[in-house]
Amino acid sequence: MLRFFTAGESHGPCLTAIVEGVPAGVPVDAATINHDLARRQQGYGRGGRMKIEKDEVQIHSGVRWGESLGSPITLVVENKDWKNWEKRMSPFAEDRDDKIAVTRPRPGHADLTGVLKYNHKDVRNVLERASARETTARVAVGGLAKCVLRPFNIRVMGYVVEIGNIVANHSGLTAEETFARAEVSPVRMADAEAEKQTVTLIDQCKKQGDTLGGVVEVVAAGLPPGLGSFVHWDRKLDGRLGYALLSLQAAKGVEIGLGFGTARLPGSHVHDEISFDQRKRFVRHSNNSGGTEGGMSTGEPLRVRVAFKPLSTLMRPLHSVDLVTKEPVEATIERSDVCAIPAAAVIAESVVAYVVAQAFLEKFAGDSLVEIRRNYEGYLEQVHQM
Ligand code: EPS
Repeated sequence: MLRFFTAGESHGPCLTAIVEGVPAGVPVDAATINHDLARRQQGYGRGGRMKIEKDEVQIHSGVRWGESLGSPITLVVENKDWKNWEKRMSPFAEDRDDKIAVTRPRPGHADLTGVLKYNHKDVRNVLERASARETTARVAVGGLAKCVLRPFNIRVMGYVVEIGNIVANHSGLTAEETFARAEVSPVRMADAEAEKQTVTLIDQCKKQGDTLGGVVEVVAAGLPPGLGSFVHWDRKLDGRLGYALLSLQAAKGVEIGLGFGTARLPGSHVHDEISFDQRKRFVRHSNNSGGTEGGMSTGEPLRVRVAFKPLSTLMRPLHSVDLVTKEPVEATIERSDVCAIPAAAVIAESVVAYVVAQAFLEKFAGDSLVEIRRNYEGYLEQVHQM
């Protein structure tokens, strides 16, 4: 079973992930992980922090000479900003300074409920871990998941489909084309007109001290049919994607394929009809299901969308209450981004890569890549002979 933990505060020394269940013999290179870490840092609308950080992974265990050993893999990404926070985020009691406590919770962040739940007097004790900085660790894990999927030619591609009220028109483009164009767009969209409008909208929003949310799409191509299972609720691939993606900071909705749209159409316009082609394969006339039926991959591209709310740190702050005086105040202003949706596309992509890799390793279980490949090829043959 592929699983992982992450640890680390936004302004602590580093973010750490321990990944368990990567089989032996998988080619692992830091460059693949670093590429995604760099992509996560980009995007129009990011704030000052990204000028400080240059996220790079250190592999502290589980990999030798470019190949996984089968033992837990430890990934570490240093926070360069830590040197500015050593006292404020110090683990030592003698560095305590209650005067710097954050006491004006931001609506929309974990601030208020976090202090109530954990009995903290300082919102910083909550916001440091609730911060989306944690997604750095999840992107590093996603990079590792991609190393697992690469030998089987499974590609996972994330891009932005909507920011604020601007919707990118990606019709007529394949997922590969959309992805390739979005990769060179500052807002990760493959529509030049929408990109231009979005950049203007982000500028306006910044001037007004406001923030923007959006929708990202992730497509995973090259999946065999049968990842996940219909037999039990917690084995369903779509359910697992929903769980993992909704656990992302600021995520408010997930849809697969036509998603909410399926509820508004008759069945004859929703379900993907089946035929058997010249190459003796089952094929679908459409992919409204987004590549899952009955909690299993169908073999068609997996297509998932995630909606993210606007960031909750506003430079023109919302009404709040001071935790000490109980007086009405404006919420705390922490340095933040205006819009992080281009980064969210990379993060969602990483999460999908992880969930798919987990389901893949479950289906073709083995201790080494060689064993997994044997299981995978045997299964494909069995499907072909059906
Ligand atoms: C975040 C606040 C900002 C963002 C941060 C998420 O951090 P800081 O307070 O240091 O400026 O930049 O995102 C990242 C650091 C990141 O790597 O994505 C928050 O409060 O969630």
